[in-house]
Amino acid sequence: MRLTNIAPTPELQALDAAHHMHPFTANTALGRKGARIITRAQGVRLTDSDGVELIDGMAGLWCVNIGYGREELAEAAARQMRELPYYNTFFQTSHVPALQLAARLAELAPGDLNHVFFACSGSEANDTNIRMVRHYWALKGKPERRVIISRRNGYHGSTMGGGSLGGMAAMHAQGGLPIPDIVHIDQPYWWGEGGEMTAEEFGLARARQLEAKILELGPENVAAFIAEPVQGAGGVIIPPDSYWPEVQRIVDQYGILLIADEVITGFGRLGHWFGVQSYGIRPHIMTIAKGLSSGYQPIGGSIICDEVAGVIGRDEFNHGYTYSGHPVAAAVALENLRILEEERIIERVRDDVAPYLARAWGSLADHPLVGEAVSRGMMASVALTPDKAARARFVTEPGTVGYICREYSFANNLVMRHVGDRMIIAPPLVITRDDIDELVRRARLTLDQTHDHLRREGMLQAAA
Ligand code: PXG
Repeated sequence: MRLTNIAPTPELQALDAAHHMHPFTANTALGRKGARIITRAQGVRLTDSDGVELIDGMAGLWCVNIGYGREELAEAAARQMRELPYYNTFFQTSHVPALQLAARLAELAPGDLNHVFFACSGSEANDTNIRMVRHYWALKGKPERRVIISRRNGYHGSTMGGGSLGGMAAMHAQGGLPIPDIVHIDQPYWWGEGGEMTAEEFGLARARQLEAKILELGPENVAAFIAEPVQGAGGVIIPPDSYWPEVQRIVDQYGILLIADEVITGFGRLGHWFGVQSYGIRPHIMTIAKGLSSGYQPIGGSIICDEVAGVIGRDEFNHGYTYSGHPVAAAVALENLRILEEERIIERVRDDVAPYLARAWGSLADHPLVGEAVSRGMMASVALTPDKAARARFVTEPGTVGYICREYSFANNLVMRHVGDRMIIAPPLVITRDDIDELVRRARLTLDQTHDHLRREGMLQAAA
């Protein structure tokens, strides 16, 4: 018997409040309010403990690419659990799911990204990357190449390493981050920070901050640059088209390693297997997680080019996780990749669903509260503003209006997140046109309600 069958929602909420600490949450306040308890899911819809259905506009946490309820993945997990539920790959052993998945990823990844180091999450994979790129340079006789450049408002995870790579000020404020030799440059967020520049000019200017930082540090001290092709947790920030080609020129010119964090953009979200393919970027390492298993199992990793893997392989790399390449997670990931390929889900995103979403979501741009409504692939966002023409911020603390909007969205049974005062979605890739219409209808209703609320409360004021 499931707990959800025997306990009413308030009892579940009370247990949750008493014992369960939620990530990125003010737990005392949530305890008072009560968490919404999700009990089932199918396709793009969640069901809560009161039997209410929601559209999951976030694919879980940017991960359920093939949608919920795929029996094949449950079967793959059960089969693997019966055959070999666990074994490690540390001491001169391997197992079939890990080696098959590594081979499949090498096939899918562009260029000579042919080697996979497994982790259980994106954060762990980025910790691997920090240690690997520094060790790579040490083995090359350049141990002073230690500094990793990243971006403000980038997100690379929540471990000491991942949180340090990330440029989230609120995370750096807690627990002693960032660790040494990680520095940050500004993000290519034209709508919010572009001022009088055109998007193209601004994209170049922000890319050239990388060059300026390399020169300031001395190229001989720089190990790598890490970035998400499109920033996800930062608010679905889509860089101007001029940005990535210029970044590529700079990393090539100074011979530093490029790490593309594909945790969100990988496995179809931008209409290609990997986000770098949609921008023509050539990374030395890609971080993967989330869509690798569509979130059905926790698995992540780093896909590494021949040169770096070859050098690292010369020596013992003193790094690894008990569950690196976990057989059940790997078996589920393989089944997920099979479905993505055989059902041509990524092609459908590229040719049909993403262009449809772009039109439907883009229609929100006419809303009085919306400064920009943008999307790339199956990632989309709107900037909320009290003054469209001025691209103004609200006078209230950033995130106040976004939170109000999110509350209306949740009440409208649409999971839409806020990041500051941007509203974001990243639905399962299998979403239909009809469901996109319904999602956008609920989003517009949410914007109307938020607009009314702000007017009523006198909150439609721009910051000076
Ligand atoms: N890199 C990127 C680009 C991510 O988006 C991670 C690394 C870390 O992955 P793990 O598996 O360790 O969580 C992520 C994770 C949000 C949110 O609020 C986003 C993530 C995780 C939790 C919350 O949008 N992304």
